[in-house]
This record gives sequence, structure tokens and C-alpha cells, in this order.
Amino acid sequence: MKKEDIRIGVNRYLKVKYGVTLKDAKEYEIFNALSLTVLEDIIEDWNNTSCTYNEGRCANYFSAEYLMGRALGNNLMNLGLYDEVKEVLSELNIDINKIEEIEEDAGLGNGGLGRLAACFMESSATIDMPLNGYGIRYNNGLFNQNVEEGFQTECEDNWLKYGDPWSIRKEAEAQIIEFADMTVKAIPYDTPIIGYGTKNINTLRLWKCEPMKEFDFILFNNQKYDKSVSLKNRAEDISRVLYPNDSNNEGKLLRLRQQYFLVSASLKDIIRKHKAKVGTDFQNISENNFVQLNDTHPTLAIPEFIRLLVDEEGVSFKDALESAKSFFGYTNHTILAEALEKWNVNLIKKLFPRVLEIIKDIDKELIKELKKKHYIREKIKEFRIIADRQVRMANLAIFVSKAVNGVAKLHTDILKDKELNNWYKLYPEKFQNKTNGITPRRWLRLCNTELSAFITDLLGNEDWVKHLELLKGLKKFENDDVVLEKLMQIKHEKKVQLADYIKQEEGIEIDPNSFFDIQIKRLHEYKRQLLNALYILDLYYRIKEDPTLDIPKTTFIFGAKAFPGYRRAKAIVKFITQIADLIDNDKDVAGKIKVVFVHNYRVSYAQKLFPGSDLSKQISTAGKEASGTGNMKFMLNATPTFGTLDGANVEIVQESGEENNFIFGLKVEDIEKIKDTYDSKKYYEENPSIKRVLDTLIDGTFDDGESGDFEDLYNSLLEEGDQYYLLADFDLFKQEEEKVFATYKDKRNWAKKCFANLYNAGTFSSDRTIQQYCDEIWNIKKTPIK
Ligand code: 26V
Repeated sequence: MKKEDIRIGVNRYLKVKYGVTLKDAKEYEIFNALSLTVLEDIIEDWNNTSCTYNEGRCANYFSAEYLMGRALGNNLMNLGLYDEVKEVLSELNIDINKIEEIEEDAGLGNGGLGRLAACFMESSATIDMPLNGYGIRYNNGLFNQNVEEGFQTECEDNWLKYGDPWSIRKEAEAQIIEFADMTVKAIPYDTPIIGYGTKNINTLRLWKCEPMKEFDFILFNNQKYDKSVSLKNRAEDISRVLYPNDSNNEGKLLRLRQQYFLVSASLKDIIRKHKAKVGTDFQNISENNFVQLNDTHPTLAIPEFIRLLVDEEGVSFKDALESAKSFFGYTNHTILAEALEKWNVNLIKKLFPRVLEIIKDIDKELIKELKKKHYIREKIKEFRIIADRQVRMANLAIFVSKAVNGVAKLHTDILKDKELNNWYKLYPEKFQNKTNGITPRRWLRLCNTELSAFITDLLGNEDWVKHLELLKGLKKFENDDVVLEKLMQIKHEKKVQLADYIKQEEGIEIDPNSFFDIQIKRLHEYKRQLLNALYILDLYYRIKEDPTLDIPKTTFIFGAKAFPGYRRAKAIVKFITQIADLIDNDKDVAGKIKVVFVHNYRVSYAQKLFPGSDLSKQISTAGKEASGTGNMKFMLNATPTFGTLDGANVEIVQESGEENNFIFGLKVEDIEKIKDTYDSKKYYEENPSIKRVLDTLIDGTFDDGESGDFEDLYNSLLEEGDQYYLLADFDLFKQEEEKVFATYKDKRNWAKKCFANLYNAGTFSSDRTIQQYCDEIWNIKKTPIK
């Protein structure tokens, strides 16, 4: 696209969409006009890609979550238009950063699982793989978080407030979705997924739920206004909000409706395309398509697929089940019991009775197979899809899927050896590992242009952006002082930028010359933000005792959203902010350490935090974090990991060397050994540091607004036995952090560790992950368009 075309396009869209000229245009109007200008320019390639993909075999990613973040900057960069657009805007006296910052994050996900889906979409486009994304177009994404008086508060996310210029509503491809008690329309909104350095443009298709008709004319005419639109509201509720509160039955029904809505609409779409291509022969539907289930949330796709083939296309149940067995793959993203989905049969029966019948038939097939293999009754129970009037979604997914995968080596091993060992013994050939990855475009090229330019300079070209393993070529500079110095200079620059942003967002000043120790991720007990907080509190007391304590000036940064109904997670937010206040108000300590809890952590904030970090805190209880992907984002931005041997941390230190990271704590096998005899109270009684910090939870040092939340935290660690082993790891954490501080003194040595993390990060590109899914599960091939 030429500069002149960009100018003309922006002016035209400002005129027809907002009726203004540039001099009166608001920032969001310019954002929309610019986005539409670029969209217009890529439509032909996009349509061309869709047509080309339809001719061959495609994979389809079914996910309840896509945590996309902002589109504009990423799209411009991937299209190679960023600099042109920046120049055009600057000639018009507009700062491109301001236009980028006006864009709301598309936050249609909770955390790692949703962000992974977003990285996968971008990687598949970049490497020309025919992958279609299917999801729900929630009107409101993950809540916005505020921190008031140290407490988390939530309010609705309104990401569509300025419109959504990147999506196109495809009315003609709407689907009708039937529930036992209502019929609704699913309207697709397509968003282009623009790869880096390719003409291929993939599609993310998100469904919006709408009523069959806008309102009931007769009711309205009779002045029953509320009632006249009640069906409309009920329909729109289905795609209204990500993860509605499902603590009661109504909430559960809504969540289940969402899941069915997503999979029914998406399967009907795939079947529509199949029919247009090959007609009504369903023998080969699984030759042309594959569906990857992102966790169990879309698992109803399995019985729904069979239902559609049997009831609507006249295929026999046996053949439909056979097809399904080569049509689906299932990815497991957690072993936490509370996150393993089970649905009450009554709920399923109430909403889609026929689907329940099919699930029962699948369950019968499973039993038949197990009996044939001489499994005894007791053993068969473990595998049952329906048990205790619950449908166990993971069992359904595993039985039918062609492949089951974990998301990091350790996680897959735990699935095979423990959590799913029974299934692994039954179907060893189904189990695979696919270690997660991240897209280097958003997580380095876009968010850290300074480091990117330096890498390009050293390697002589930008090929690394598409072939991240080329970062290895930097190794030869590992002892080059000029290179190491420049790396640290860039880091400092990114820390200054982060400090400015934190000042702007939080109104808090932090010192960019201090050490930035960062923990950013969803708030959960297993991630152990509380352990980090307890460590900091202990450090505070140690500085009080010994003001000469030799540590570098350090800023501890936290960012995390707590699930609104998760009391303990919210208590941890409050505890962290109480520690922050304690330190700020104590002049003996305030100049030495500082704690900042940044509010509303999200993708766009993350893009500023990762590049401005000195230390990546990844301290989950060993065995609990399936993979982690934030850990990879730090690594790619040349930041050492401080962590346990959990999830992908294991592979990170394998790649970059234990000597370049800070590994501490109990390992999976250690926990296995102590778990039956573990006595957290012993640590409390025998370790005065532990006692001192835990007592603050109950002795009035801190204020939890008289909620009893801090006492509950205290009890979780003592009375309830500390199920995440915080106390067992406390001293090991402390020793390792001492090692960090000592190591940091030697600036050259520190720079070498940062650099080693950078040049060893290549394997964590999601391009590699996607290539493995394509080769080992999906069986799809590169399909570049002409
Ligand atoms: C979600 C929730 C939400 C409400 C509170 C309880 C709870 C517990 C667990 C979960 C996790 C759901 C699945 C998930 O998001 N897993 C994440 O997937 C990432 C991508 O594979 C992976 O990197 C993370 O380790 C894993 O936690």
C-alpha cells in the first residue's frame, strides 16, 4: 500500500463513517478509519486464502476463549506497513502511539489458554497453514479490574464501544441453533488473521447470538414492552459475557448453552462447506477436516457432530462415531480437579435431550470396548463418560479423540503417568506432547522494537522473526562486551518506558534504576503469588532489623486478575497492596524496596511489562502449572527465570541452562514423597521468619476490612495443611532470591544470563508448536496462496 493510498483511505472513511474531516476527527475515529483502510486493502488476499483453503484439508480450532489484545499495531507490522502509516500520520501531525493506545483490548479470554489460541491463530497464518478459528463473540470480555483501597473491584469490559473495525458480519452465513426451550440465530463475525511476511490471511470466526426476531409485535402493541423483547434478551444473553458466574444453576445453564451454541454453529458451518464442496457424501468428512478441542469447553462438539450426521444427514451411529474418532483432537490444559469439567445430566437433558441420548450411546460403546478387552466392572467405572449423574467431559473427549495432548513435556508426562494413566494404558498411541509457544511477532518484534532492531543488526537480516531458531546465531556474541552492554542499555530503555507507563496508569513512581522483579499471571493459589508476597514481607522485616542489608534497590511488580467469586485470590490482592502500603509508609525501607500491584493486567499491559523486566517469577507448586507461556515471553525479552521446575520452566532451563536462571524448590517427585506426611505447622513453629510473616495475617498488622479474609489465608496455610506447599518452599525461595541479588551485582555476568535466555528462546515460538500440531495430529500442509 502506498502512502498516498493510506491518506486517501483514511480521509474517505472519516467522511463516510463519521462525517468529519481529519482536522475534527477524534482519535477513535482515526483508528477506525485507518483500520478500515487497511482492511479494504487485504480483502482480496483474504477471500483468496479462504477459497484456496476450502479446496483442501483444513484444521479447525474450537475454543471458548481468544485473548487477542489489540489488532492495529500487530496488523500493520505483520503487513510491513507500520513505518509508512507512522509517517503518513506524523505528516498529518498525528502520533501513531496515541492511535494505537485508543484501541480497546479484545479480551475474550481469562489467561494462558485464551492467549495461546490467539498466538496459534497468528502462527498458522504466518506459516501458511489452513487453520480456521471458531469461538464466541462475547459482547463483554474479561472484566475490567480496579483496585480500590487495596481491594479488587470489577466492572464490565466494553471492548466494542468504538466498534470493531476488523470484523465483518456475515449475515448470509448465519446458522440456526436449537435448544429444547428456544431457537436462536448464530451470526458469524469474521476477523482476518494477518500473518507476518505472507499474503495468506486466515480467519477467526466468532459467533454472536441473536433472536429469531427482534421483538413480539403483538405484545408490544399491547404495551407489554418488557415481555415483547424478553426473547431477544434471552438469546443475546448467550453471547453476552465471557465466563458468566456459574455458581448457581441459572449460571451453569447459561455456560452450558454457550458451549453448545459455539460447537453447534461451528460444526454446521463446517458441514455447510463440506456439502458445497463434495455434496452429501459424509464418508470422507474427516478427510477434509479436523477439529482441535481447546480444553474440554467445546467437547459437546463430539455428540453434536454425531447428532448432525445421524439425525440430519442419515449416517449410521456406528459410522458417525467412526468418523468422529478421526475428526477430533483434545488438548488438556490443566490437571487441577476444580477445572475438570463435569456437567449434570439433568442440565444437558433440559437443554438438548438428544445430545444426552448420544452421549449415552457413546458411553455404551466405551463399555463394550472395555469389556471386550476384559476390563473388570470396578475398573470400567473409572472410564465411564456418565457416572453419578454427571457427564465427565474429559473422558468423552479422550475416548473419541484421535489424539490427546498435554502442553509441556512435564505436563504430558504427568498426564500419562498419573492423572490419565488409566487412559494412557488403554490408548498409549493417542497421547502426545505439544509444548506451548508464543508468537515472536507480538511478543518481541512489536513490543520490543529496540531489541528487535538490535537482533536484526547483529544477525544481518530479519529472518529470525519467522524462524526464531535463528536466534542461536547470536551465541557467537556471548562474550562481546559491546553487545552485552547494548543489550543492557536497551533493557534500561524499556524499563524507563515501563516506569512512565506505570506512572501514567497507576500514578505511582518507580525507579528505573532499581531491579524489576515481576510476577504477572492470573491470580490462583497454585501460582503462589502469596509465597512471593510473604517473601517480600520477610525482606521488609529483615531490612528493618538490619538497615545495611546488602541488596540492590528492588521494585516488585505484580499484575493479576482474581476470579470474581474466588475469595482467597481476592484476599491475596489485598494482602499484596497492604504490604505495598506498609513499605511506602516506612521511611527506613521505602527507598530500598517497593511493591506495585498494577491494575487491570491485560495483553496490552503485558506488552509493556515483559520487555521492562529484570526477573521473571514463575513459582507455581511443582506439577500444577501445565505449561505457562508468560515464562516464554520473559525469556524472549532476555529476562532470566526465577522459578520452580514446573510446566515449561523445565524446558526453558534445559534450553538456556540452569546456570542462567534461578531454580529453587520442591520438585514433583519431592512433593510425591512428602505429601502424605507434610506438616505445615512444623514450619510455622520451627521457623521464626515464617511465624513472623504469617502472624501478620491475624495480629492486626494489616487490615482486611474486617472480612476475615486474612485469617482465612492464615488457615489455608496452617489449619488446612498448605496444599500448595508455600511453607515448604519458603526458605528455598529466600536463598535463591539472595543468589539473584548477589549475582546481579556483577553486571557483565548478569547481562550474559539475559543474553543466553534470548538466544536460546527459539524453540518457544508458536510457529514450532503449530508445525508440530500440523505434522503430528492435524495432517495439514502449507498452502500458500498465489
Ligand atoms: C481456570 C480456573 C478458572 C477459575 C478458578 C479455577 C481455575 C483453575 C484452573 C483454570 C485453568 C483452566 C485451563 C487453563 O487456562 N490452563 C492454562 O493453559 C495454558 C495454555 O496451555 C497453560 O500455559 C497454563 O499453564 C494453564 O494454566
